[in-house]
Amino acid sequence: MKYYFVQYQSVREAEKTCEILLLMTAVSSPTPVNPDNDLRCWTLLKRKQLEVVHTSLFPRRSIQTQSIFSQLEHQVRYQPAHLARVRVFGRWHPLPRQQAGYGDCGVSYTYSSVTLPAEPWIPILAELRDMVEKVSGVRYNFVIVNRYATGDHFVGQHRDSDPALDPTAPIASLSFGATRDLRFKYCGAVCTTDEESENTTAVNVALEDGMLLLMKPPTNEFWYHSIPIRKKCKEVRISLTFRRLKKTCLSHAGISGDVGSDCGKEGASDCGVLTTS
Ligand SMILES: O=C(O)CCC(=O)C(=O)O
Repeated sequence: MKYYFVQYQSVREAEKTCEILLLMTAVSSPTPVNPDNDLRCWTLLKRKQLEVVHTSLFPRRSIQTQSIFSQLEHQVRYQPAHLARVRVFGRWHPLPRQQAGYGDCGVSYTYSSVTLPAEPWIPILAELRDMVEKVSGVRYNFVIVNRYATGDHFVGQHRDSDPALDPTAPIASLSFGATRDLRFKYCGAVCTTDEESENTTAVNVALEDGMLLLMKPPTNEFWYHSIPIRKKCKEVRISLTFRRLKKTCLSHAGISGDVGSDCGKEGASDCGVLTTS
């Protein structure tokens, strides 16, 4: 993958450069902001054992993102309510969002005792996967589509930790619609120095319409991630999280860990107690 981190004199200067790139994008074409991956504006977030980069794959609130959002709303088939549930510490709970899985033939994704088999790729998802692959340099074979109807919908803090998940491939998250926070919380060894504890305090990234975020290794090993409840949010958000699973047949991936649980332990990933705005 190629990154260009440019040192700007001011935020305004950086914004101006990004604006020029945005203007270069034909509004009607479903191509990313910068198809050749040159001079892409990436923002880097780095903490102890955390490396996350994000960029605008599409201009925010643009004709492009609105068209993609509408196609997703019309074409994605979410799990029926009786299947959309998770088992947490032995008890079943309704999934606090809608969810669908698409991917290569034979791939399925299992978390909290639920298996999400891959439906065959539909054109809009295959097209977005190809764009994400082009800018990330990673081949993905599975995507989870999460639909958060309002800010009451959420994902509890968890790590994606099943061995079938290729640990060398970043998890790619592409967002459309409402802005929601992605919250990272450190779950590694207890910190001793002030510098270390600053480096491991929880951090939020606002995931905006059209934004692509890459959660690079070893982040998923040492940090929980979640989409906390945001009571004030009344709009729909749809996220596509692309993953690479090691096997394309009979593979599965899991989500483990929750508030108060140790890293790597099977735990309550979707019913955790979460902060609200
Ligand atoms: O909606 C998102 O961006 C995050 C979803 C998530 O945490 C997951 O699929 O593991």
